[in-house]
Amino acid sequence: MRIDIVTLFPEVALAPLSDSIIQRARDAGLVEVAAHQLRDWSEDKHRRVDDTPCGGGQGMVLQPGPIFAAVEALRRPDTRVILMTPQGRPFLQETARRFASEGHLLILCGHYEGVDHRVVEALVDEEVSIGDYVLTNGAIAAAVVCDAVIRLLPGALGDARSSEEESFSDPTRLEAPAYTRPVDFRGLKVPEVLLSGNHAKIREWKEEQSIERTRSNRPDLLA
Ligand code: JEB
Repeated sequence: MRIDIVTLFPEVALAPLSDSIIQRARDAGLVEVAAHQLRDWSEDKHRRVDDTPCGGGQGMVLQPGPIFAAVEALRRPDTRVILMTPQGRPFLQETARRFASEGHLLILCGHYEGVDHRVVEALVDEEVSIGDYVLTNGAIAAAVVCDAVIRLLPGALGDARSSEEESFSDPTRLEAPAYTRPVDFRGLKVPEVLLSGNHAKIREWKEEQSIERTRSNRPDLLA
């Protein structure tokens, strides 16, 4: 697949995608990722891409011209245009799975207080948000989306690990806690059951812990 990111901060979008698993997926040719400077499509000699909101209000709004030009330059017949915005639909694991099956994602990041709504009406297929908190920079959200999508591409994690994850992980339950050696660390013990070798009991304990952790940390998943 191919991913193009259009942003005022291309280096911010790419930095988290340039290490470890994701860089390996890129090196293996599973995905081509490029980040583009929106100002390169500015019509203005000062490379401006924003202006004050029509009707008044806070901050600055990204103008339609540079974004239309960027999308027209980068789009292919199979492109899905995504806008990162706090007003978007929740980006979930199922969204990542859907995006991973696309041929080309074109991710627009916005900046300042927003993007001229004609962009949303005419160009954007999907507005997405990575969660209910406020970031300073949409490029960070774009990197999160790319990471979640790229790790799902066949071969990105090694096939054994990815298929294991697909078939055995329950999205409505948190994982049981994990421990490793030493079994006594400063008097803090690994639970006895995990050292018992009784795999039926271990499975039962993990199930119990999984439910308790979900109740405590993510009651919304049980509801
Ligand atoms: C996405 C963005 C900004 C008000 C204040 C600050 C472009 N979950 C999310 N939180 N914030 C964003 C997001 C997503 N996806 C996000 C794009 C932009 C924040 N800002 C800063 C926007 N509006 C600019």
